[in-house]
Amino acid sequence: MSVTKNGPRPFTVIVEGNIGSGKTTFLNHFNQYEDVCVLAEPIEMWRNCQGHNLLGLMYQDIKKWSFTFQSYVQLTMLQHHTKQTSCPVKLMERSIYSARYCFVEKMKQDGLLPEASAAVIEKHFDWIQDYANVDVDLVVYLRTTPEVVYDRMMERNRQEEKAVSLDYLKALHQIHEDWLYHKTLFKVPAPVIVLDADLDKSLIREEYLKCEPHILVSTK
Ligand code: DCP
Repeated sequence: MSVTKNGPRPFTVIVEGNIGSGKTTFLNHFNQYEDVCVLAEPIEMWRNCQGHNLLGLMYQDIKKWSFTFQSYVQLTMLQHHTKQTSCPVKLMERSIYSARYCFVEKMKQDGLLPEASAAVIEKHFDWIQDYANVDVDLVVYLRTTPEVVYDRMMERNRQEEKAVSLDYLKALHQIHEDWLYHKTLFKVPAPVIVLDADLDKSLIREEYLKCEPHILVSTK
């Protein structure tokens, strides 16, 4: 446990990467360790907010629903960041950081999130950073090429993602690259480990094993 402004916190790792980069598979690998609290992305909550599929609504009409969706993403991410656990390590799929720096930013750039709405999300984000315990210790960046994740996304055939284009994935890729690889876009919240996540499932385990010692630092 490390002590921060708001008391003890487990060694916290966030897993980032483009849509379809294999974040869920990566997290599943760490389910085998009882000292690791694995928090998968709350996509089912996004699909059912008191009966409303916010993810679906967002892709149906981004201009209309982007604020609603990203506000809820930010809340659910805050819940994960602050979730209590007795495990010495917490492993999270995504974070408030990628929500703000990648998705909100992209929507802003494209004029899909009105400036006033973006301002409200940013105010929440700044407040969260100042008053909540959302610090992280390590970022795992699952680095991919847009064409590879596009094929994966098409293959998994998630109903809501039918509207997602290769161009959108290319733009999201660039934002992840600038943020976590070139480190030129936004503040990086912790040291970054970069993995080659283009690799096929049969080979990716080697990549996972490479970063295990960096993740399991606080476990026995
Ligand atoms: N999404 C979004 N805004 C966010 C977070 C996610 O619009 N702040 C969308 C993009 C995807 C869906 O939610 O359509 C899930 O995206 P992720 O990349 O977070 O998760 P995946 O399921 O694609 O992860 P992976 O395939 O890497 O396991």
